[in-house]
Amino acid sequence: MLYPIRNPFRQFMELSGFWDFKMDPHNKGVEEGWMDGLGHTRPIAVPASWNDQFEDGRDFLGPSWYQTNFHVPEGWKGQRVFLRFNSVNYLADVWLNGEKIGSHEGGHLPFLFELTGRSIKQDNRLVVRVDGRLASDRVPPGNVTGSDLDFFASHNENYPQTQFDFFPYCGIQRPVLLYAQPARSLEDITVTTSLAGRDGQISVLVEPQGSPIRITVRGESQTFHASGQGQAQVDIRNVMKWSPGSPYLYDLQVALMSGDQTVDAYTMPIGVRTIRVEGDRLLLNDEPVYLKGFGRHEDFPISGRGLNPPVIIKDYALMKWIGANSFRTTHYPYSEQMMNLADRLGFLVIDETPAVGLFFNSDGLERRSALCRQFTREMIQRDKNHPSVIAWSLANEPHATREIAKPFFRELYNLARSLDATRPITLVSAMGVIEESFEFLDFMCLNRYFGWYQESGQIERGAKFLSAELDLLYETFKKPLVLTEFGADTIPGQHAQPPEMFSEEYQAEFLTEYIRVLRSKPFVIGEHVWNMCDFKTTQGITRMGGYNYKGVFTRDRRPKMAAHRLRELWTQ
Ligand code: GCB
Repeated sequence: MLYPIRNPFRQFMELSGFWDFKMDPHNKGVEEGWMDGLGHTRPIAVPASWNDQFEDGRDFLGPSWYQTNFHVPEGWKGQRVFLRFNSVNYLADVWLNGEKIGSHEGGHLPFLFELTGRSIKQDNRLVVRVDGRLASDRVPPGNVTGSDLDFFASHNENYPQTQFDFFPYCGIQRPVLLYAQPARSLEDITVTTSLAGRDGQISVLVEPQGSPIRITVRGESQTFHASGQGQAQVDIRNVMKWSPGSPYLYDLQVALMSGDQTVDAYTMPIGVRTIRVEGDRLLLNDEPVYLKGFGRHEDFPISGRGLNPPVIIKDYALMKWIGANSFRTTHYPYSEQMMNLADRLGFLVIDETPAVGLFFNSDGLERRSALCRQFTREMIQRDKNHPSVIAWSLANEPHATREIAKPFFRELYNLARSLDATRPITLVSAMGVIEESFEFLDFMCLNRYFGWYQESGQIERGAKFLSAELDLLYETFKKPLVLTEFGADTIPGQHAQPPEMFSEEYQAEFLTEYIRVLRSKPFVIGEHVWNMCDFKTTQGITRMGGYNYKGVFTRDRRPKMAAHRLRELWTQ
């Protein structure tokens, strides 16, 4: 799915701004025909989560209705016209001029509808119903009751009742785009790159398959051309490799041809790099790389999980400042804007699906499984051309204690592998679970909190447990490992000497001790601190004020003591 661009063949407009909004607490909208026009609305900002925009919106998860109007420019006549939603959480039903044009399930991944051939008028009314309610057969799941409840004994006291630890923000959270492309056009492009010594190769595959194409690759001082039927390659001598230290991007243009005429063209920046696991190492461009960075959230006051470009820029600036080279898209794919900047600024990304809090018993299992397959497909389809993406994560902390979990992840692994043969695939295991899927995954990821949730208040003892478990896992699976989460809640301004839980000193010492252990194990290939910033979560007795305070920066991006400590450790 190509992101809309503007060039002589393609156009788009973004429908961001203030839309009309109406909550539907009694779920009467469909019956009462709200798709034909919403009455008694209030204004809402799009994109953004609705929860923090209104006094009565915070814990209301839907359904809610959105409405806006748009004109299709005259100049778009004869072109194919699409409507693209970059992310709606969770369920979207869409009507155009009263006609249902489709639905999509799942937040954080884009979907589109072709409008060509539909009754598009001068002035078009777009109505979207958004349902963000939590259910055990959704991914991620929530409101788990009945036979499944015992499974989550420690988790079911939070409100709203998620099976995951972040606020279930809902709404139209990323831009909605109206766009046009030629009647005969490029529908998809897949770029793969390889290296042979100092030289590189860029291969391009397009859809529709077999279409005649010409490709042009522009670097700073050289331009390369090639053509073919549905695919083409260029070889580059002395290639500029993409890496965090030098995130060099070539400019790729793909032209769709009809005889000598170009009938469509698409341009994208591409990085030439390879990534693979070999023995105990992660190799970027055939050289070992060590991941330093964070788990993070798309989270900010008022805009909630909505696209917030200044926060993206700020977060990258802070990650550079602190010496990070990497992050994981915890616990859902991030915005396309975030991913584009990872390419440009040189960050290594473990790209994760929204499969967090998965469980394998009882009701809804089939639906959850189908959704995991859908999200894996959609994520790889969306992000496959980013040099920054170095691995796919199939899930975070599945409760994988049941026998069916392993074959389930095997199938998901095979699916991901069939969609992308070039990147390692992993999943992130929870504390207390022996993740049997590590047997076939390319490297291991785990989240550990010894010295926090267990061995509370005892950093050294926690570090010993960590060390022993890392050794055991390595002995068992003989694969390299990233510690994808470790951290301690920390109230900014709270101090204690000797360090005590919740103090800035405790967090700084905790992270330092963990990093010491990690650096002593040759099979550890990365350390991701939980979390980059404090973030909003649900209410419950372990989450003061509805926040997770494990950030090394506050929610408004001010450093705690640990941020300075990490900077020392990561920039040495
Ligand atoms: C975890 C989860 C993460 C939580 C974190 C915590 O293991 O993956 O979503 O926020 O622990 O702080 O408890």
